[in-house]
Amino acid sequence: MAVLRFCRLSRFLYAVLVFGAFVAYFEVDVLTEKLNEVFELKPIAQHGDHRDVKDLEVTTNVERGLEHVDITKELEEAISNTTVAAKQINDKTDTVSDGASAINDSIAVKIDEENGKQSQIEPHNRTTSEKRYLFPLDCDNNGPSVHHLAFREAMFFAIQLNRSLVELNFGTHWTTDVEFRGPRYMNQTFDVDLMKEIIDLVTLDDFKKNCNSTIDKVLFNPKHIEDGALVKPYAWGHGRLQDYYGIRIPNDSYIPKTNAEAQAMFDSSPSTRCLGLYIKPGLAWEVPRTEERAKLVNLHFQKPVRIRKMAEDVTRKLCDGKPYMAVHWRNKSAEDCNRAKTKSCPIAKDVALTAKSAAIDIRNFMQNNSLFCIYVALPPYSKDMLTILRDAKVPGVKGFDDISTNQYPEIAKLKDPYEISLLEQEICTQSKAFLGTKFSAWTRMARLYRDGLGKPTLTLNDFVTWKASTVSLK
Ligand SMILES: Nc1nc2c(ncn2[C@@H]2O[C@H](COP(=O)(O)OP(=O)(O)O)[C@@H](O)[C@H]2O)c(=O)[nH]1
Ligand SMILES: *[C@@H]1O[C@H](CO)[C@@H](O)[C@H](O)[C@H]1NC(C)=O
Ligand SMILES: *[C@@H]1O[C@H](CO)[C@@H](O)[C@H](O)[C@H]1NC(C)=O
Ligand SMILES: *[C@@H]1O[C@H](CO)[C@@H](O)[C@H](O)[C@H]1NC(C)=O
Ligand SMILES: *[C@@H]1O[C@H](CO)[C@@H](O)[C@H](O)[C@H]1NC(C)=O
Ligand SMILES: *[C@@H]1O[C@H](CO)[C@@H](O)[C@H](O)[C@H]1NC(C)=O
Ligand SMILES: *[C@@H]1O[C@H](CO)[C@@H](O)[C@H](O)[C@H]1NC(C)=O
Ligand SMILES: *[C@@H]1O[C@H](CO)[C@@H](O)[C@H](O)[C@H]1NC(C)=O
Ligand SMILES: *[C@@H]1O[C@H](CO)[C@@H](O)[C@H](O)[C@H]1NC(C)=O
Ligand SMILES: *[C@@H]1O[C@H](CO)[C@@H](O)[C@H](O)[C@H]1NC(C)=O
Ligand SMILES: [Mg+2]
Repeated sequence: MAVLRFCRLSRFLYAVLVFGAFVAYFEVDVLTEKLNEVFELKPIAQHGDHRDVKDLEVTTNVERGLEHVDITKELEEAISNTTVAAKQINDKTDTVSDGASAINDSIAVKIDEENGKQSQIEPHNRTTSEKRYLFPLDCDNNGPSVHHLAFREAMFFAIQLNRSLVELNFGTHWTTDVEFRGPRYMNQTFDVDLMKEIIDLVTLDDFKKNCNSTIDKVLFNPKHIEDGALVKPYAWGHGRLQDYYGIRIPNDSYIPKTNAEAQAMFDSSPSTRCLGLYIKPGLAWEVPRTEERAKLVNLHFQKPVRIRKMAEDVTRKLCDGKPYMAVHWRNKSAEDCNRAKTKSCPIAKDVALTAKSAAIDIRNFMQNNSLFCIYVALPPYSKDMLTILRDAKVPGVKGFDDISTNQYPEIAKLKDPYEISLLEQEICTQSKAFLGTKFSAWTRMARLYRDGLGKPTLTLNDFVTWKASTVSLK
C-alpha cells in the first residue's frame, strides 16, 4: 500500500456535519434566467483571428462593474443565512488547502550565485562511494499533487546540497475507486530521464544498500521549530514511513529544540552521508533560488513522455488545431459528500448555482477572446459541470469522454484515474487560456510550467461574477 495513502487514515469526516445543515432556497432555472438577463448573452462570434496569448482580455469583477448587481447580493445573503455550518466547513477546507498556497519559508542558506546562474547543472557521474543521499520524508493526508509539489521542492534542495535524491513513491487520492488504489511510482508520474539530466535520482534499493537502510540525520525547517508545528506530524508520520520504506529514521525526540539548533544542523549537514529532509506540506520551506534555476527545474519536471504525447494529440485535434481554453473544475466544496456514501448532498445545489453563474462568465470570456472550444478537467464526481456548460451554450465543451475515443487510440486505453488526472493536467498546461482553482495543488501543477512560458492562468475565485457564499472556489 502506498505510504501516502496509508498516511491518510484520519481525514476529518466533515461530511457528517454537512448533512441536514441547510436547505437551499432557489429554483435553479429561475436563477439562470435572471442571470441571463443581467449578463445579456450575445451570440458567440464566428471563428476569427486569434490574438496573442498576452492579449487575452482579463477583467476582474470590479473592473466589470458587476459587484453591485442587486440580484447577486440578495442571493448571496439568503444563501448565507441558511448555510452557516456549511460555510465553516468550507473555511476549514480552505485552510487545509494542501499547502498549495505558497508559504515562503526560505531558510538561511546563502544562495550559491555561481551555481544558480549556470544555465545547465549536470549531475556528476558519481561512483557509489562518492554518493551522498537526500531522502525526502513526506507523509500526510493530502492528495497526489501536493506530494508532487513537495518532490519538486526536494529537487531544489538536492541541487543546492549537491546530493543524490532518493525517489519518492506517490499514492492515489481518497476519492479513487478501490480497484485503482495503491502506490504510484516516479516513472508513472514524471519523465525520470529528463529529471536525471539535472539531478542524480536514485532508487530506494540504492539508498538501502549504501546507507544500511538508515537515515542518520534529518533536516527540519528552522522556521517551525519553536512554534512546535513539526513535532506532532513528524511523530505521526515517522513510524509509517519506517514501515513503508523499511528503513530506520530518527524519531521525534531528535527534532531540534530551537531554531538556532535546527539551523546548525543544516549547516553541519555536509558531514552526513545519509540525510533525510522533512517536508511537511503546508509548512513548505524552500532554498532560495535564482529565476534561472527555477526555470531549469520546471523544464525538467515534466509528465512522462507518453502522457505528454497524448496531450499533444489533444492539442492538435480538440479544436481543429485552433487554440482552446481549459478549466479545472475542482468542486472541492462538495467533495466530502462522496465520503459519506449517502445520496444526499445539500451543498451540491449551491455548487450548481455557482457553476451556472460561472458558465455565463466563461461563455463571455470565450467570446471576448475568440476561443471556440473548452476542455473541462474535473474529478469524476463532478461531471454535472459538463451539462451545465453545454446548457449555458458554452461552445465546444469537451471532457474526458470526448477524447477517450477512436480518434485518440492511446487515450482510449487509459483507465487509471491517476493517469487520467495527469493527462488532464497536461492538457490544461498546454491550453491557450487556463482557468484554475486558487489553492488547488492540482491547478498549481498545471500552472507552474505555464508561468515559465508567460501563459496566463486565471482563477475561478477571482473570475466569477457571482458565487454562493457556501461554495469554496479556492
Ligand atoms: N481526472 C481528474 N482528476 C482530478 C481533477 N481534479 C482533481 N482530481 C482528482 O482529485 C485529486 C485531487 O487531489 P490533489 O492532487 O491533492 O489536488 P488538490 O486537492 O486539488 O490540491 C487528484 O489527484 C485527482 O485524483 C481533474 O481535473 N481531473
Ligand atoms: C438574512 O438574515 C438577516 C438577519 O437574520 C435578515 O435580516 C435577512 O432578511 C435575511 N435575508 C434573507 C434573504 O433571508
Ligand atoms: C522567498 O523569500 C526569499 C527571501 O525572502 C526571496 O528571495 C524569494 O524570492 C522568495 N521566493 C518566492 C517564491 O517568493
Ligand atoms: C556520464 O556517463 C555517461 C555514460 O556513462 C556519459 O554519456 C556522460 O557524458 C557522462 N557525463 C558526465 C558529466 O561526465
Ligand atoms: C558535488 O559532489 C560531487 C561528488 O558527489 C563532487 O565531485 C563535486 O565536486 C561536487 N560539486 C560541488 C559544486 O560541490
Ligand atoms: C518504474 O519504477 C518502478 C519502481 O522503482 C520499477 O519497479 C519499474 O521497473 C519501473 N518501470 C520502468 C518502465 O522503468
Ligand atoms: C546496520 O544497522 C544495524 C541496525 O542498526 C546495525 O546493527 C549494524 O551494525 C549496521 N551495520 C553497519 C555496517 O553499520
Ligand atoms: C527515540 O529515539 C531515542 C534515541 O534513539 C530513544 O532513546 C527513544 O527511546 C526513542 N523514543 C521512542 C518513543 O521510541
Ligand atoms: C467581455 O468584454 C466586455 C466588453 O469589453 C466586458 O464588458 C466583459 O466584462 C467581458 N467579459 C468577460 C467575462 O471577460
Ligand atoms: C459537485 O460534487 C457533488 C458531490 O459529489 C456532485 O453531486 C455534484 O454533481 C457536483 N457538481 C458539479 C457542478 O460539479
Ligand atoms: Mg487535495
